[in-house]
Amino acid sequence: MSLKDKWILITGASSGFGAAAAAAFGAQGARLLLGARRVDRLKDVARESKAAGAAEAYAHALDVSKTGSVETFVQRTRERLAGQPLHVLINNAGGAHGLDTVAEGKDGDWEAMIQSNVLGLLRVTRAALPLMPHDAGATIINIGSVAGHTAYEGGSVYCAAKAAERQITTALRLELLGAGIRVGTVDPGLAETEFSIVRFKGDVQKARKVYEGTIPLSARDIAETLVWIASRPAHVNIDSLIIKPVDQAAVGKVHRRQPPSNPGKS
Ligand code: NDP
Ligand code: 8X3
Repeated sequence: MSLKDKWILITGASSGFGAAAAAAFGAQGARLLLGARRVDRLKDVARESKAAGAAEAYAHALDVSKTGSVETFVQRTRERLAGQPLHVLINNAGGAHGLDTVAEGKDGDWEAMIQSNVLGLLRVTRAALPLMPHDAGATIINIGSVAGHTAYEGGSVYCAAKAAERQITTALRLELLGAGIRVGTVDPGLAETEFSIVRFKGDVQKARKVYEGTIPLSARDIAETLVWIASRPAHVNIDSLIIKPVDQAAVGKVHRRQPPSNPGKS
């Protein structure tokens, strides 16, 4: 189904999957409501999305870890919609903070991960649902992770948060049965965005090592998938999708190419 002129709300649209999704939905001629904390970045994304073809693109500050911020953002959204339905909600805001074992874990990291990936998704969904009256093809897509399927050392709370995202998605799918709103989760594996830079608190070298020697997913790969899901015929619900790079057979099972042994020699 066509997404032209449909209203799409994307959380965490200032970088990575969210920014790429704004461009991809924009290219379909959709109208965009973009939220994140870094408003300058968000405004650039809105501008670029319009250049890509978005009918409209609005950037508003959003911190999903704060109920007040979510409510203000959704009130602005309501004003922009002016009675038209919100067609697609993409709960993307989130990420990992730290890679510490439980024994070394920091309260601040744990709280940030639960706040954004779990409570933030709940807050935004609760606030946005009244904006999604019966509208053929209306869709909620939550961004999970392979981490929600398989735990790894240092990932306890992030993995738990994404496992919670899966269960919330399933519960929501059941709760909305008959409401005409599609619900699903997209669960990517290794994708090179700002994810690891955030996880390692700005250590770019350490972040690069995560993807070294592999061809990871790109933000665009995920954005194209989100557009594909939202544009299926209205009776089709994509419940769950796991997307990994070919180089990642499982969490922690990654094929890495060796760098050439004599890089200077032809
Ligand atoms: P990025 O770090 O590039 O993007 C994360 C986005 O989330 C940013 O726009 C950031 O905006 C936003 N965000 C984070 N916390 C908040 C908050 N409290 N309130 C509002 N916005 C917030 O990483 P990705 O694009 O990779 O991550 C997007 C989603 O995909 C996350 O949920 C992540 O867990 C998930 N994911 C990522 C994978 C990967 O390998 N990259 C794989 C599987 C899932 P700002 O800082 O401006 O608020
Ligand atoms: C991000 C993928 O495997 O780094 O969700 O946790 S992973």
